[in-house]
Order: sequence, then structure tokens, then C-alpha cells
Amino acid sequence: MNDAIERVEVLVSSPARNYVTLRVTTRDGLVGLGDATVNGRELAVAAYLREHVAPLLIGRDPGRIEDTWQYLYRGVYWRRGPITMAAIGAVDLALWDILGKRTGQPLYALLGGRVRDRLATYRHAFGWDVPALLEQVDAHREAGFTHVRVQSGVPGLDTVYGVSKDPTYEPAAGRTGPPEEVWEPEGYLRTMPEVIAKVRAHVGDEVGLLHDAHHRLTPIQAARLGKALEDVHLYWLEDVTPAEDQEALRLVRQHTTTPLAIGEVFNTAWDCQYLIENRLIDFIRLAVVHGGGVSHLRKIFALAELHGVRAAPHGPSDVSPISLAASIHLGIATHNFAIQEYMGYPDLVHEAFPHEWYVDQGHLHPGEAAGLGVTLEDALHRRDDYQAAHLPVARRRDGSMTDW
Ligand code: EZ4
Ligand code: CO
Repeated sequence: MNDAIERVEVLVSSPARNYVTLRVTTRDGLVGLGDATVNGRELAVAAYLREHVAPLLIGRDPGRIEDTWQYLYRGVYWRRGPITMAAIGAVDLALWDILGKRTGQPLYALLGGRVRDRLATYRHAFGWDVPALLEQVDAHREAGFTHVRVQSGVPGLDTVYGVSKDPTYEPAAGRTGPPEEVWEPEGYLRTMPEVIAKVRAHVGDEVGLLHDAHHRLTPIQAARLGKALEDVHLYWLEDVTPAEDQEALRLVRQHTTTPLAIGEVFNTAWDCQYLIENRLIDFIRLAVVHGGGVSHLRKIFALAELHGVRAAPHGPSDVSPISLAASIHLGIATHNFAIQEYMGYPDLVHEAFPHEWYVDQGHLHPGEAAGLGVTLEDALHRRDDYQAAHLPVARRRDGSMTDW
């Protein structure tokens, strides 16, 4: 078979931050790229791909995308979980990329074509105090963005998720080990409604405001926060409770009309099924790479469509421009796709992954290149640049561990 998979390379690199990239080459020279980055656990996915997956791909027909997905998922007794699913996701993206190049079509065309002209997105704004936060909100508004995620400092806490002392925010900053943060909910629960009300008063009614509680609240605290935020009409409140306890969201929902979003730590349709079928959420948030790629995500989004839940994938800097490309193509072709998170990247990341997708007037566009429309600048993908970087951990004031 002249178009069989001939070469599978796993690239670990660090153009400004760590990424794992899969490069699949066919005998007739087509190249497909996939993202396999799991922030802080990069080498686990790299080893899974290199040792267990790559040998199985050699000689396979790259056009059998769904069959390869099923082979890597069902063909493995130890299935699911972030490492396995990111590895499958990377292969899936690379095969869609190859199919696009073989047919000369951008991915969105292969997925059924455009259902929208452009994709809404949101940026992150943060500040230790309200004036600093409003400065970032204004900057995003001036750049044309219609939706902004707002995170603020909390009196009494030295570190808060989503808020940085630098103008940029990179959660995986620990070089020698996980930084230790202190978390107490009471000050946060008092502060956030006041802060977000000030942001709402500042921006007016038309701007979509979002907030991420990052899995830290108990169900009743989350319900209290949702209620206290009703007057500011959030676009969504994200990850209010730890994602494993799905029944918790029923309690939250009984108390508030604030829209709920969750799912960035989910990996399969089965992680989402209960929340979607019971309509306990409004937005489902798996990243393309962490949810087994385009092939699996479109099934999750179809299930969501049946239940009035909209798609809004995770888009932090730790999801590479390859994953973001796939997400944008999916968003352009999926009716119930609501919005794409776009945290942005350091300049070097854009240089390391030259891409056809772009931002115009605060919206994302996939570009018209065949496949995913992303290439690699090889010189910026050096294994030696990789250095472990740890996400923080959090403790209560009494010293006990809590969710970061
Ligand atoms: O903490 O991607 O919505 N965005 C987020 C992110 C996550 C990081 C973890 O690697 O919650 O900032
Ligand atoms: Co989040």
C-alpha cells in the first residue's frame, strides 16, 4: 500500500512551554500532526505513544480513522484516562490531517462544511484588584473580543487560581516541584460577586463574562456563588465543584439559573453522559486532544446537541496550536458549538507551530489550508529544551490537601 503509515515520531519540546507532538508520515510523503500534551505529565503520554502506540501504526491505512480509533480504544483492555485518551487524540488528529491533505480539503469541509462564518472566542483577564482587572478587560475589548473570563485576587490569599503577578499567566510554573498554594473559600465567595458586579457595571450588558472556580467549592458553596452571581448574568460559571462528583451539579442547579460549564478534565463520552443526559450543565468543555480527538469529540457534541447542551472546548496555552486548529475546524462545522476558549500563546509558540488559523475582530477562523493547516518549525522543537514544569497543589490553612 503506497499510502500506508511509514513513520511515527513523538516530539517532546519546549518552545517557551512544554509540548508533545505526534508526526505521522505516509509512504507517499503526506505528513499529519497531532497534539499529545497533558500539562505536567508530558513524558507519560510521550512514552505511551512511543512504546505502545507507534509500533501498531506502522503499515496501517491512514484513511481508516474511525477503525484506528476503535483499535486503540477497544483494542486495549486498560482503557480511558487522560494519558491514553490524549495519545489516541494525537493519532486521530494526525490521521484527519492526512485525510485533509490527501483530499485537498480543510478539516471543517470533511466534517460537513461550515455552519457559521466565524467562531466566537473568549480571552482571560485577571487582576489582583479591580482596576488591574478592568485594564485587562478593556484591552481585550479594544482588540475586538466579545467575551472575557474574569479572575481576581482575594483579600487574605497570596495566590489565587488564574491570577498571576506577571502580565501573562502560565499555571505550570513550578520548576523544582509543584508550588504550594493556600485555598480558603470564604473570602473568595464574598469577593467574587462584588468584583464581577463591578466588571459588569464597567463593560455594560453586551459583553459575555465568564468565571472559572476551578473545581474548588463544595456543592452548597457553589450553589451560593451561582445565586450571588445571577444579577450579573454570567455567560457561564466554570468547574464549580470537583468534576468526579457529578450529582453535585444537580444540587447547584436546583438553586441557580447561572449557566454551568464543566469538562476540561474529562476524557470520554462516558465521563460526560450523565451530566448531558440529565441536563445538569449548559456547556461541555473537553479539549480535542484530551477527549480522544475529533472523532470522539464530535460524538460527545452530538449527544450534547440532543440535550440542549453546547460545546465550548478548553483552550489554554497547554493545548498546542495543533489542537486549537482542530477545535476551530470542529467549531466551524458543529451547530451546537458555542465558543472556543483562547488563552493565547507566547510568540515563540506561534513560531514553532506556524498555523493558518487566525483571529480577526475577536473571532477565530480556521483558514483554508488542507487538513489542520499547521506545520512545525523543526528548529524550535528540541528535546533538550524540555524541563519538567509542575502545576501547583493547594492546601487549606490547616495543612490538608484540597483541589487546586
Ligand atoms: O488550569 O490548562 O479554563 N482553563 C483552565 C486552565 C487549566 C490548565 C491546566 O493545565 O482551567 O487554566
Ligand atoms: Co478551566
